Amino acid sequence: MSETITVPAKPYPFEFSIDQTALVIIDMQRDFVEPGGFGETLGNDVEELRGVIPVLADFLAVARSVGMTVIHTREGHLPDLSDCPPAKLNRGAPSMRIGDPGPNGRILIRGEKGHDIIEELYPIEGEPVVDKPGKGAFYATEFGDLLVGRGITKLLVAGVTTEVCVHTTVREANDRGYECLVLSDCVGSYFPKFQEVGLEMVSAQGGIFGWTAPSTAITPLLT
Ligand code: C5J
Repeated sequence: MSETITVPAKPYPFEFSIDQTALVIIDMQRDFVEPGGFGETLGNDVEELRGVIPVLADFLAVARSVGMTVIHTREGHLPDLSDCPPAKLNRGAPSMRIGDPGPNGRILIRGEKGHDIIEELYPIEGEPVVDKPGKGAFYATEFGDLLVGRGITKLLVAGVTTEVCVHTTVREANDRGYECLVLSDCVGSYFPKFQEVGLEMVSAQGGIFGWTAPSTAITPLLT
């Protein structure tokens, strides 16, 4: 195991080593952070999420420079929608439904421009991209096997949205025995109050799901 790094975090310091830790970047796709995508069809203002992009890009560069495992996820569905339960497809009254044609291709469909990761955070060679039909990264994906295969025991979690796919993934990971630190300045919500409360929920009760800390508290320890 490489050197142990101790990060000031809530509710107490988080320890990790670079070789047993992955930076997991959740769903930084056009469909969530650019106009005309899934997030906007649900009535959200994508500007609420865009502040995360430069901060996360800086931390991604640091993680890559020290050789940390980086794993990206994308939420989306097969073109025939066979992996999209009717409960998800038909819920609510969005301006467009999953699979409908939008300005960046069909909404939340694999292979479409809107489904892909934004340029600023685009995966480089060797970084796995996990396509997931649900909110959590473990459900119906190879994510768990990827972590086991690489000897990963701790996750630094970033991306969108804080209270939906970030939370679901952290909860799934916690139940499987992973220790998760949510990067508070690298996750975003369409709802400021959910951002605040979503982060508090992770570290409350002695770290019921994990830890939180800003990436800016980790970067000086890695560089
Ligand atoms: C949502 C996600 N919010 N990536 N997905 O539907 O959080």
